[in-house]
Amino acid sequence: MTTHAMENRKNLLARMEAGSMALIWSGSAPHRTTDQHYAYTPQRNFFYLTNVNEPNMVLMMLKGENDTHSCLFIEENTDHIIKWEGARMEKAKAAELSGIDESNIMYEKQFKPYVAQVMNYARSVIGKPPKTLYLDLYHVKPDEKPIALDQAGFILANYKELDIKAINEHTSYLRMVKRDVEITEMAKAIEHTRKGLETIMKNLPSRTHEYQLEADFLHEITLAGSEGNAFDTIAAGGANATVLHYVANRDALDKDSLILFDLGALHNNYAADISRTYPVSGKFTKRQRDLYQIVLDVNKATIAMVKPGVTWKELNAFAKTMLIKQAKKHRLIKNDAEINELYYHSIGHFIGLDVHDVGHYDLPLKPGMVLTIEPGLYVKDEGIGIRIEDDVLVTEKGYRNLSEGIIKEIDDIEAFMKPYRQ
Ligand SMILES: [Mn+2]
Repeated sequence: MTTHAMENRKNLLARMEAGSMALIWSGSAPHRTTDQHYAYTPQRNFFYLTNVNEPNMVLMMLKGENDTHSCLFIEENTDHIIKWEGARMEKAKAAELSGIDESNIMYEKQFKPYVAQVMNYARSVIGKPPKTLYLDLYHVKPDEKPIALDQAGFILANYKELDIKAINEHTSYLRMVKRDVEITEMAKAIEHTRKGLETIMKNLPSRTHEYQLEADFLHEITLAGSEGNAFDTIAAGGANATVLHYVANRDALDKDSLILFDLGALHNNYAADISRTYPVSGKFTKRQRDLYQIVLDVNKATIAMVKPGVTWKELNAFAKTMLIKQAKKHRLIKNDAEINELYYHSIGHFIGLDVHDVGHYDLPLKPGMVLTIEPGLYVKDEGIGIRIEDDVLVTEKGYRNLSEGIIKEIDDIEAFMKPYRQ
């Protein structure tokens, strides 16, 4: 993974303008309440470029006319930190993980003076002071300020000569295509998720509430070595499954209903994102079978479409057209437009270090991209919501379904759950 981060920096530097500086912070855990904080998770671009999973660091990348330079600023250990929170990563470890030479790893108190040196003509390590500053300008909401604008506040205030640009166009472009080592990490996250879903199927007939299955999943993936959920688990029984981001998971289970799970484990910060829909009792009713089979057929046919050159637009259109045809056949709808009442999201998204991963959705698929394929059908009147989601790698010749080991055929689910039926 060290070489992986070095290669990533090299590729990013190649895309940066000559005469530029990039600053990427690792972030810190947001405040929760009184003296409590949320769990820390690394800023994904920082992790991608350093392979370091630690808060309160800054990566600086410089590109001159002929030269490039990377350095890392880290937290310095104090007695208090060591005794109360545990030692922060030392320079040697940060160097080993990132591949940045130890001589270029400094403490955070050196960060501002170093910026001043870089910006003062005579002391610049790349020959001239940079003209452009790249920051991670990801916008969570249109009216919310990107966090990096605060982190780089003193630079924005004091170095007005810098032209601010978003690094995201370039990091998104690079992160969109995964390396083999990343595919391996994602396969592990998917394997944890498979174990979690099998535990869910075993326990489902004897559980009474949605949150119990959420707990079963977290328990199993934690035992398997995952660092936790990649996102909030959706365990949505009956009509709750028609709410796309239902995460309350507090309701009692109806034995005759279906339950939709949309969940995924993390492995070394790489995400899995899988949806499966099971009968609570372990056996589908005739109606549930019919509707489930529609979604399953669309899931499989759309996955089979995945190959280099295909566009997201084509995948979306294909899945929707097939759903319309099937919904008409089963008399769920009369005209095409009515499908929007039964299926109201797109066919999928890129996945990687982020669950909804960064990437350029207008580009045709390329080998190394990993995407979810997740058609659904939501019939609120009947208390039925179905989604079947797999994580699919684009290969040179077509695709490889990374989650093919997670069963989804009706007969396989019923056979698996049979010994556990009440
Ligand atoms: Mn998804």
